[in-house]
Amino acid sequence: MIKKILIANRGEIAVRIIRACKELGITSAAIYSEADFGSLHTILADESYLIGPAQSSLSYLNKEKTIKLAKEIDADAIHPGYGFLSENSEFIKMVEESGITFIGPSSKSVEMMGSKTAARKLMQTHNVPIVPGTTEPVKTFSEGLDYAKEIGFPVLLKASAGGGGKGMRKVFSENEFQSAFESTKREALKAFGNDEVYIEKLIENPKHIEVQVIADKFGNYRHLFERECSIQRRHQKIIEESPSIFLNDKTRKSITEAAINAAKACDYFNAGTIEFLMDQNKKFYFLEMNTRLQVEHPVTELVTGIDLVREQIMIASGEKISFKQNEIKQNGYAIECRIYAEDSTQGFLPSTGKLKFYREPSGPNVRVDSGVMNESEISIHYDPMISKLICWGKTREEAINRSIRALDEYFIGGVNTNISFLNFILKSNEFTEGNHNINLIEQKLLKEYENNSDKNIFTDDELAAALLAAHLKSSFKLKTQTESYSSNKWREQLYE
Ligand code: MV4
Repeated sequence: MIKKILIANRGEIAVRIIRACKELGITSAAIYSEADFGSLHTILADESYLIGPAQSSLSYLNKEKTIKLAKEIDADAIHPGYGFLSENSEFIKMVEESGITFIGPSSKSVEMMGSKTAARKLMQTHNVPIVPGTTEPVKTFSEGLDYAKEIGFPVLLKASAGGGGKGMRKVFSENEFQSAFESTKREALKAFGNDEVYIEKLIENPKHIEVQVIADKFGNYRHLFERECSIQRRHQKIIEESPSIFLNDKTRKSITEAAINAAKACDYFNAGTIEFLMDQNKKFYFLEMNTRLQVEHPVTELVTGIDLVREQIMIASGEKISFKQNEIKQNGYAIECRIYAEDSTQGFLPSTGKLKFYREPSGPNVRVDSGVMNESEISIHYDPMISKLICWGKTREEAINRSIRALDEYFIGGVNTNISFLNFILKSNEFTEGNHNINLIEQKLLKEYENNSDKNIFTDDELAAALLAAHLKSSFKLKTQTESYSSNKWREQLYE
């Protein structure tokens, strides 16, 4: 059994992993950069070690230092969280060779899914539907053009080494093809050091649906159903939920079967996610596999009752999965809102600073996963995500209303946040009806939000924080001390 885990990450996911360690009686060892001295994950962990300067490349991305530290402190496993080194097959190989247990898949599985063309080829031979297109990189533009004409425009050019939206270009007609092909190649070379490009048919206005899988080291595979992740902007997910109300029993059965096939195809073990696009006719296509724990894993946890991080640790320790597929049911609905430090009224510019009057929402069926506390610094060095608010409800409507309630309770001062934008999305007809696709924000809601002049009155976080401060410190006088008041009255008086 694993006795000590080095957590090669920071922020909310480091805190999440520390919690799982504590509940399993495992010693947790955090690492921190100079910028993260005193941060929440270093306080909650049993042990904390300085790994390097603020810059990620010198701290949380330093493979050698991370492994050296793990050996020095006698950690028997490393949990990489998400981002940073989590999908770096070279790092995973180094961990494997060091004799330390990697809490995640093998370096081989990660490598197999790293090349998008190789992954497509593998899926094709393992009963996983892929988007029509090439399974080999396209060598010349004329070869590509012939192929594009064959499958029909519009097509999407994608970098073989890409993923997560980087290195893609839409092509709508024959005459744009050559220049699009050449610039995609150039960009791919610059971004990934590899200029291989392939072609797919462009799926227009699809939904983004992914399936959570787990597998142990004995060839047992389970799926934990789907997550609907179509609410996104510039490849940054904003709201995720489970179940997807777009799926019926038949589609759910076939998409989860496809996901298990995908995991089997690369001899996967530990937790992983298979991403699909789904068109309006409920036809689905494999996009890519995320060979790590994902940001949005809590929605699956709330719906299935399974602790994914705990399962990851048990599987890495060499345990068999303890439940059968038919013992896992989807119970109710869960919605995750990602709280970002950004100014949604100023083109979503990142917002940095010290958190003031910070207070997280709570109450029945509300979960907040965060790595911050009051006075925490939101810096330019790392991801601007402050926290994740995950709400559960018996019905989808209940989960939505609870999310809105909890967002209203969230007090964040010191930085701008996207809380009012999240509220706006949750209240939109499109989201409520649930038939939205990946283009909803950019094609419709952003404009509506910008034209909505009321947006600052009730949701300005600075104001909310000032209200809380006033309330707490009683430094804010009501006109008459005996007057009963509503929260609106607080706001009105603050404006005077
Ligand atoms: C696509 C697509 C439409 N057609 N492929 C974006 C990230 C990468 N994982 C693949 N992506 C897409 N691939 C075809 N053939 C549309 C997207 C896409 C997208 C996919 C999932 C979630 C959000 C997205 C936002 C823009 C584009």
